[in-house]
Amino acid sequence: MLISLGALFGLAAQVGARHIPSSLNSLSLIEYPRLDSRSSANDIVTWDSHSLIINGERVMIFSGEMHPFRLPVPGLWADIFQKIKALGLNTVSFYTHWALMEGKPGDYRADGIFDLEPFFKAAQQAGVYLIARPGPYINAESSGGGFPGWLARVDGEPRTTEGDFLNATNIYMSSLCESFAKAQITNGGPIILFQPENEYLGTDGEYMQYIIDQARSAGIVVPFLNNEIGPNGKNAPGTGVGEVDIYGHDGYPLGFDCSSPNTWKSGKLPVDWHTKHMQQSPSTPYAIAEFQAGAYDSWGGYGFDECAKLVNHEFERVFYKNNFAFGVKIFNLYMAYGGTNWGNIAWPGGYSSYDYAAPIRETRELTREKYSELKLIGNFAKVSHDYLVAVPENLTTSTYTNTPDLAVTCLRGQNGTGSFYVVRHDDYSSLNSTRYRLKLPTTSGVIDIPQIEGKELTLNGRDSKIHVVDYDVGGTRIEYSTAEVFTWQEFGDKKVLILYGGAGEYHEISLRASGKASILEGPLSGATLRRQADKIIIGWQTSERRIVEVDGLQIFLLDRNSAYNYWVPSLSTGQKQNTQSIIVNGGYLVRNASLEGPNLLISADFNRTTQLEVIGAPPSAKNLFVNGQRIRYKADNNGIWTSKIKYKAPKIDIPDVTRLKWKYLDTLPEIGSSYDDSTWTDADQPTQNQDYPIQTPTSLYGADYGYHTGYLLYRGHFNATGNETSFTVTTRGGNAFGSSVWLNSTYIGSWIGSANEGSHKSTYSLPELITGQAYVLTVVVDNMGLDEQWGGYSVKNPRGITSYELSGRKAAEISWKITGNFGGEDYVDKVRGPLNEGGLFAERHGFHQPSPPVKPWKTSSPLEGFSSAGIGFYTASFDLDIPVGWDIPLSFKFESGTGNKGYRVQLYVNGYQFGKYVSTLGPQTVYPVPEGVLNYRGKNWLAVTLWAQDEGGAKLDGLGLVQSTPILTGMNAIEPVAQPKFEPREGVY
Ligand code: IPT
Repeated sequence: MLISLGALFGLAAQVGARHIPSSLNSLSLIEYPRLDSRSSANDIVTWDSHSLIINGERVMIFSGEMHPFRLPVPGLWADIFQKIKALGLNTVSFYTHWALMEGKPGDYRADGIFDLEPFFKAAQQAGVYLIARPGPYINAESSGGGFPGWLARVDGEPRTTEGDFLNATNIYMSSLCESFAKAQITNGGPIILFQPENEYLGTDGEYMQYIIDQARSAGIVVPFLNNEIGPNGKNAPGTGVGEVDIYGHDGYPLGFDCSSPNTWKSGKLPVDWHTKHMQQSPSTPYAIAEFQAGAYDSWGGYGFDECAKLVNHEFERVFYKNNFAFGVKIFNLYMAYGGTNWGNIAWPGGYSSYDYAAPIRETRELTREKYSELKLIGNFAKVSHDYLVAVPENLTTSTYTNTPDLAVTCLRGQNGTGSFYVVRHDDYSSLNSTRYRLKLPTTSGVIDIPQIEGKELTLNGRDSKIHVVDYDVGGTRIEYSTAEVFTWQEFGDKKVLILYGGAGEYHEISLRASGKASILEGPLSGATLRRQADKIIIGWQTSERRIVEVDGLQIFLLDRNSAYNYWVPSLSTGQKQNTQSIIVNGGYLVRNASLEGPNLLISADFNRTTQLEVIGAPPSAKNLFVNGQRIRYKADNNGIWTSKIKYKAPKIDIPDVTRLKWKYLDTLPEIGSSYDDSTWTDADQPTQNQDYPIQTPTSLYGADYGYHTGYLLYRGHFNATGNETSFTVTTRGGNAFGSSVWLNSTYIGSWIGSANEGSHKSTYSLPELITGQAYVLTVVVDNMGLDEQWGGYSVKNPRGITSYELSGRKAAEISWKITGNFGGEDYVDKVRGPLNEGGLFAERHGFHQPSPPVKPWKTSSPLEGFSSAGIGFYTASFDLDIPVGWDIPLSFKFESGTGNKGYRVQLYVNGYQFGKYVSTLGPQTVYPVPEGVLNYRGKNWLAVTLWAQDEGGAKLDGLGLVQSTPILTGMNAIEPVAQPKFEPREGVY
């Protein structure tokens, strides 16, 4: 039972910045009722051993992952949903991030950019289902894996039933799950499945059960799906306490090392997943809850363009079709769209871009071939109903082909339904082109294919094909096709089937037909049409488009690259799979279509002048509108409408940001002789972190004082004896972090960071100190995000100073002050959330927000920089005037540093931190910022913090605002997000 949430922590009101967060322990556990999942399950989403059944419709869940918190512009969510739906996918899986929603214990916030209502609405409108994955642990290469930093003050191991950890999850989980509950399909919303926890690694069933009960108590009635790290059967139905309704597992077969992206190491293609499924969860649909759709990359890594080569269109062909060979029926791709680690949401292993080499780029552009390839696979899955009940058989290299170089899996049709043969190279990484023949059992006996004499099929290297047998196309039975199915649709008394093959390949189809076959379009040579008893056999060499008609069925024979241009928008809204659609041979993107009286409306995007063909326009349609504009078209004899969309890129005035009127402020006044830190937080507490006992007299862990994000600053006061010769300090900020030390205003030294060191001990020699004089050590530590919670890492891993020694002195003779972001857990900027700003002077004051008080500031640009170690703050404004109706992604680009000089940059755009750049590590130099954070028609404020970790100072070697190819778009106009301006902050220091 849920009891009053607000009362749980009994937190005292926090006053000013000096407040030290109180203990979060000592409450007794809430007992949630243990509801029997299945008995409470609704009858709208059900399942059997084959697939999910939604509102009576048997359906494959083909899903792409995106994280609303990684695209903080709610107006753009629809764009991503439409781009995922256009792939032929029907579902989006999403995480939410606890630390962003409960920055202060007990203070759950889901407003503005963190409000999920618009996310649910946009999904509903775009016609995609949702899989909700709230955690509380999510991993996701995000700070703490979603865990808030204040868990360091909670007794007990996170992700266990220990101590007060479970209590700490209650407010987030119950508040969030209540909002999910309202958005479930049972209430007319898009949510169809719910995932408790994430890749739960432990064995504590009670812990899983607690989360399940927590969600059920908040009203979740859709089935629970888990995502075990691999196919081991943990928490599968029948395993007892902590079991889910539908067992699922994850898989990242090529991993995350993008250093040699053309090498597919041997043995990485899964082979036994169906066998395991039959042992582990035979009564549930085979579910892969996350499957590799890209890769993350780390500081000092290779960049997402390299990862996109590793996990490219060929990877999709071979690995995704291999999953089809296992009979996957719930299939989620991680990520379909990665987004951005803005505002410190990255884990220390990753940089600002979370592009992920996904099918949809971080800039939302569709310029990767893997998007197009996925569209072919997605649309095939959508129309291949018999796949949903076909049963996988064993892989064989002998039964169905004439060469042992190929491995084939049959998905056997049941009671006369269609079968599917998944063909790949036995050595999955082979680069060979292999010639082959097929021997396929059909309902009219085993057929030797090709049947046309002298022909052979080809499987190119790193390709895989699904050959259909006894395939139903709206009542017409395709006996077999060696060319792959993109889609088929019925248009009144006509039908269209679209097949594709690799360039130059020979293909063959046989179908039952009474009439004669004729070529309506395309070359006669290279094609054979033959009647054989009650069948028509068509053989052809893939070349330019051919349209063959047989008994009212138009078969389009395409090469793969042409097929990439086809889209199948549904004419109705909603998620239902079997709907009336049209087929559009367009270009860059077709978002959706609808019929309003005599008007056929298409929403589409163009990156060049494009010939648009509409196939299957309903007879009642007379007029064509594209993005609201009436377009002239010609209808040919085959009923295809052809029109031309003119594209002329607008000339856009992008400011040269190096020439803006930059204003400069020294944002490390702390090293000035008159700096007063009396209102800073005293670092005089013992630690509340049970897992990491302190090695210092008092705790210097940020989390003990409520500081969990961005730069941390320390002031260590002592009176010199004159014996101090060196200062040794271990700072800890997570991989790639850096730190710098000053004694009064004298620069002592820096740790400039390394990609694999999360903690570093430095010994600095000190200048001669004057006996009896008061000194201050100022230490700045970069927090790269909190560690995730797995493999020995923990969100409780401290950030800040973990040990120090001032030679000749006792540690206790230094008294410390600490600050991070102003207010700590009582963060000021509720709009941009608890993690966005760090502890620099300018950040504490809010100068990174629009319209800071720059009048008295010096004029100087970050390209001039400064010539001693220190931290500078630069801000400037500029206007943009981007025409409506164009989607033009913009990015900031840093020139990589000259030499080895260490410096660290934070980039703020209208108050949102949209980039961390580390000159010595990279690899990221280009930082996309979405429309909506940038005001495309109006004023923008840019701010740069520049931390020179070198006595020679630092300057940017270059900074540019760069545009991508303008896209003429059918996307809705984007409302900018709230961008609160600078306002003086009370009590700020
Ligand atoms: C798995 C996580 O569930 C997901 O959150 C994300 O971290 C993903 O992989 C990698 O990008 S973790 C798995 C690789 C062990």
